[in-house]
Amino acid sequence: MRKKLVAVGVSLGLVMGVVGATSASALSLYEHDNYRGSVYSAWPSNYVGNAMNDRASSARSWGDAPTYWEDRDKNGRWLSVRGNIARFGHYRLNAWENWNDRISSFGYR
Ligand SMILES: [Ca+2]
Repeated sequence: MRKKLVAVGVSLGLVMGVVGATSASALSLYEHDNYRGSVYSAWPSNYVGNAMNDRASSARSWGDAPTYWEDRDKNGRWLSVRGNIARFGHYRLNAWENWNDRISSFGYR
């Protein structure tokens, strides 16, 4: 099966995300605040992988508003925000928990 692919370039030239032609959305998770540290890029992801699980502290996204989940396979509590997030720690779950170092999967709905 031939899949039509669209390459989405990032301003810094550090990451190339490849997404299906049916959507122009793409997302990169960063290990640290302000888009620093290790990067994970995909569209979408039922699991962000051992290297990024519970470690994402910022994100850049393009296109549709992504939803982030605290567990694999889009389970658990979720957060949906359009655009970039410089600091997940600014988004609170409740009085004592925030979204820093918590994300395990993401997608679109
Ligand atoms: Ca982190």
